[in-house]
This record gives sequence, C-alpha cells and structure tokens, in this order.
Amino acid sequence: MDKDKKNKLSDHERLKSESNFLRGTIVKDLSNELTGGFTGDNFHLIRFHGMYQQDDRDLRTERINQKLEPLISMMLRCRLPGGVIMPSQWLAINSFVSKHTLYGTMRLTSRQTLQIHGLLKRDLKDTHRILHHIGLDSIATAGDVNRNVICTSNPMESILHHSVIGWAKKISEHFLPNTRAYAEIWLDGEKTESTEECEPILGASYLPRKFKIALVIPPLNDVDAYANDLSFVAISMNKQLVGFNVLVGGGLAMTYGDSTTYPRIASDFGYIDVNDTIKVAEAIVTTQRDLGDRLNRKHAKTKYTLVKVGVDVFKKEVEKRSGIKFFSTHPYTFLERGDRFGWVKGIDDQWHFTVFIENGRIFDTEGSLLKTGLSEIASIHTGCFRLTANQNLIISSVRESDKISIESLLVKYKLINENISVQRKSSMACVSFPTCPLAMAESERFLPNFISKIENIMFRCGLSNDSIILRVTGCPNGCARAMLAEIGLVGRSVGYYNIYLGGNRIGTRIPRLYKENVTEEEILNILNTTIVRWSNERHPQESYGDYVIRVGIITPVLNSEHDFYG
Ligand code: SRM
Ligand code: SF4
Repeated sequence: MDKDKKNKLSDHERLKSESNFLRGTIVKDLSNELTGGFTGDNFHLIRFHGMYQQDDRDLRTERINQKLEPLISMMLRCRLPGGVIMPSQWLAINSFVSKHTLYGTMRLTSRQTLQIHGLLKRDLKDTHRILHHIGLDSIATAGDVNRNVICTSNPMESILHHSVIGWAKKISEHFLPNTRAYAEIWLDGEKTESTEECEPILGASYLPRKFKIALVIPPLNDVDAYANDLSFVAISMNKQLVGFNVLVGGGLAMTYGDSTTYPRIASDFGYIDVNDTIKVAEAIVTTQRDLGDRLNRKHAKTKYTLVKVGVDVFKKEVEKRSGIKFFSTHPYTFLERGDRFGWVKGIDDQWHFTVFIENGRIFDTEGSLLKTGLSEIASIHTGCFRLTANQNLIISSVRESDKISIESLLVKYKLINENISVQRKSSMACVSFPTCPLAMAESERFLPNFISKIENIMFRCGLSNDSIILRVTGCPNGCARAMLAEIGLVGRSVGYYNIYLGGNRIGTRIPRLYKENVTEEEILNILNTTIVRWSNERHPQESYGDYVIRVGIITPVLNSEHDFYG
C-alpha cells in the first residue's frame, strides 16, 4: 500500500494490523494492578475476544470528584449461534454471575446471546476458563469480525428449523478468526509463533467494520433480517430446506448531524442453492473485506460499500469470487416479527414455552424471582434454552411427560403471566445507562414505566388487544432496532428523544423523523393524538405504522440513501 494511503487509514486499521493477530499486550495488562482497565490498543483489542471495557456511568461523576479511577469493569458477550444454550451451561453462568460480577445479572441481547456486565479484570481469565469448560466462548462477538450469527427461533417446524440453525452454526464456525490468541491469553494455551498464523478469510487487518449475519424462516421475521450485513431467507420445499434468498447490506446506525450516515435495509441479491451457502457467504465477506472503506469508520459497513460501488457491481464481484450465479429471488412473505409467547407444540411432539423477559434482563427483585425461577427450571429441564432476537427466552424441547413439572415452576415463579400486555411484549429497549459508554438517554430503565403509560392510552382507545412495535434506543446506534419499529424513540440527551414514525409490522420499512428532541411528556402527547386517531380511523386490521403513512401523518422512507433526511 502506498505511504499516503497508509497514513490516511483509520487508527483502528493500524491497531488491528499491529496487533500480532489480536494479541496486543493484553497479557501484560492483565497483571497491571495500577488500573482496573486495559491500556492503549488493548482497550479495543479485547473486543475481538468478546469483551468491552465499561465504567458505571451512574458513579462516574462521584468517582471523578473523589479523584478515583471510574468504576471500571468488563462486559462479556457469549457466542451462541442461533441462541441455543443448554440448561447446564445456563446454570454455570448464572452461578458465576451471582458471585463474581458487580451487578449479578445476565442480559439477553437483541442478537440472541447473553451478556455478562460488571466483570473485574482479575476475574476475566476464570470467566473464560469456565466458559471453555462448559463448551462456550466469546470469540468474535465484538470487533471487526463476523458477530454472533442469529437465526429464527422457531422450534415448532422442527425439521426445517433444525436444518437452518445447523447453517447458523456452520457459518459462525466458518468465519471465526484463525488466530490462537484467544486460547493463549485466556486459556493458557500453547504459544504460537505469529509467523505461522494467517487469516485466510478475515485478512490480517480483519474486516473494515463489524459484520452481522442472520438466517430467517418466513413467514416470521423475528430476527429483523433486513438489518443485517448478510441475511439468508430460508426457502423450503415439502418442509425441507432447498436454498436461500440472499439479502446484503442492511444496517441501522446513523450519527446525528451527519447526513452521510443513515439506516438502510438490505438489498435483494437473489436465490442460491443450499449447497452454495458457505461459498456465497465467504464471497460476500471477502468482497466487503476488500472493498469496504478503511479510511473512515463511519462509512465502513457493508451498507455503505454497496452504495459506494453500486449493488450490481458488488453482486457481480460476489458471483465472480464464488463462481455462483444468483437465480431470481424465490417468492416469500413475512407476516410478523414478534415472539410467540406461552406453550406451543412442535411437529416432533415436543413442547416449547416462550417466556417474556422485560428488556432481556435476568435478575431477581422483591416482586419477581425471574433469575431463581429460570435456574430452577434449568436444573430439571432436559431440552435446551433458546434465546430470541427480541431478548426473550424459549424453554425448548420439553417432553410431554415433563411438561407438568416445568409448568408448575413457571406458575410458581409467575413466568406464566396473562397480565402482560401485547404492547409490552411488542416493545424493546437497548441497554443504555448505566453500562453503555455511548448512551445519551435512558433506554432499558425508561421503557417499563413508559409502556405502562402507552398501555393506558391503548386501553382508553379500546386497543388493549392490539399492539404497536415500539422500540427505544439510548443513542442513534440503534441496538434495539428502533429504526425498524413502527414507533422508534432514539436518545438525544438525558430526558430527550427523537421520535420516528412509520415503520411496518414486518420490518421492511424504516421509520421517519417526526419530531426532534422531545421530552417524555411531548412524546406521550404525540402518541396519544395519533393513537386516538388510529383507533377511530383505521381500516380493519390496519397497523399503526401503515395508518400514519396512509393518512399523511408522515411520509414513508422509500430509499433511505436518498430520502431518509427528507
Ligand atoms: Fe449494539 C455498540 C449493545 C445490537 C448497533 N452496542 C454497542 C455497545 C457495545 C457500546 C460500545 O460500543 O461500547 C453496547 C453495549 C451496551 C452494554 O452495556 O451492554 C451495545 N448492541 C448492544 C445490545 C446488547 C443491545 C441490546 O439491548 O440487546 C445488542 C447486542 C448484540 C449482540 O448480542 O451481538 C446490540 N447493536 C445491536 C444492533 C441490532 C442488531 O444487530 O440486530 C445494532 C443495529 C444494527 C446494525 O449493526 O446496524 C447495533 N451497537 C451498534 C453500533 C452502530 C454500528 C454502526 O453501524 O455504526 C454500535 C457502535 C459501534 O459499533 O461503533 C454499537
Ligand atoms: Fe448503547 Fe446506543 Fe447501543 Fe443503546 S443504542 S446500547 S445507548 S450504543
């Protein structure tokens, strides 16, 4: 690379290429007792190992006033392709978290995995050893690599689902970094000479930016397929998987004040035979690796590469690299996005119970023993747990003979709760304060009370059996996918949000900014007015998102590259 171009590369490119395949000096930092955190490049490099350095933002000012280092801890994200975790693994993590973290909670994420917040540096190696011991890891759940691969959590159509989730696992394994750094640093694995190492797919500088893959089984779009860099839409014949439609270049983040950034739904590339899945996935990843912007991280995701080079050029390059031509897209329809709560029976005669977990946070309070209840269930359950991309949990593959004992625990711990409204179940918030360093406004701590107020509006309008897909994020990065909601609230500063309206039920339309920088009271006024109108004027079954567009309350975003900002 010429010197001029090298000088212009973003600093992340330098740190990746100088990292000695993701080792940096992490080992040295682990024994540095002068700080609870990591220094220099290591702050970023630990992400490739599945951890983020954070500090408790509720305590930040107080600690600074006391001239103390912020209360630094690490968040660790597990790798769980398709969200599957065995009860024994759940129990081990649950017990570790209770004893060794600042918060004592687990957090289910919008990408079907779990995060452990509040790990102290001194406990990190033990955490990784325990994960390894129970057959799990956190490799590549963060950083400029392929992240946790998500998959429709629909265990009912078991044969098709089994095949598709099998692909989620294969894809996840295929794109793991080759480096032995994780084993060396966290598991005291044998040292490898870095000259022997190479990253044939990811490359020595890894990808330009994070990369996300989803597999989805229509008609349920529970994973928000259009938000991913790469999605495989399962196409079946006689309930057998035969191939995938391929979607490329979705992503939801934007930066305030920078109209060159915007959310984008993925473009349709066409259909491929199931046997070509890995070849095509690899060609897409390497095309993004080689054509993605390494100068400006704000434009480094696949969605911008696609726009920069043109969808057709990107697609042709993928065909050239894979040697596979896309066929025309096979027809498919998405009907809904949410999870199916309560008991359902699969075609293999096993039972599955989806538990609503508000904000995905697993903890006990005086009024709710969710954490204890789930661990008691885990201690007798012979099937598996499946985490959903909506931050909920499925107690999956329960035998008919075990159903009564599981149900009695669900009742005992109030996990069967008819009083939870469909509105609450259709809402989602990102983590935000106190752990997220990028948070601008409350999200997880804001949502529960806010939904109670929306429930009142819906009740007064006779809409208690209806719901609106409503999502809140504490900043415009979009972690709870507010940019695909019918109502999206996006944090501006503490107590203030931008309100976006007009996404659809199936997650194929981006909402548009309705009003900027509004308080909770103003948001409730806006929503009250529009929900009352919706209840009076809606067509039969018309969703809120479609209604606000039909009557001109908001104009639809048709092509976000051109019309997201008006
Ligand atoms: Fe996210 C960064 C939490 C799903 C877009 N996200 C973060 C960090 C790690 C903050 C940071 O960089 O220091 C947050 C940690 C908060 C905390 O304390 O736990 C964070 N993101 C989450 C989770 C836990 C939200 C949740 O409440 O469930 C989700 C974890 C997913 C996982 O298990 O892998 C999560 N993040 C998403 C999604 C949704 C999705 O992927 O379906 C998005 C939007 C989709 C997309 O990628 O476009 C998302 N997160 C971001 C971005 C913006 C990326 C970009 O394109 O610019 C950032 C910031 C960044 O990468 O620089 C970010
Ligand atoms: Fe943090 Fe922003 Fe993501 Fe919320 S959307 S978790 S505030 S980065």
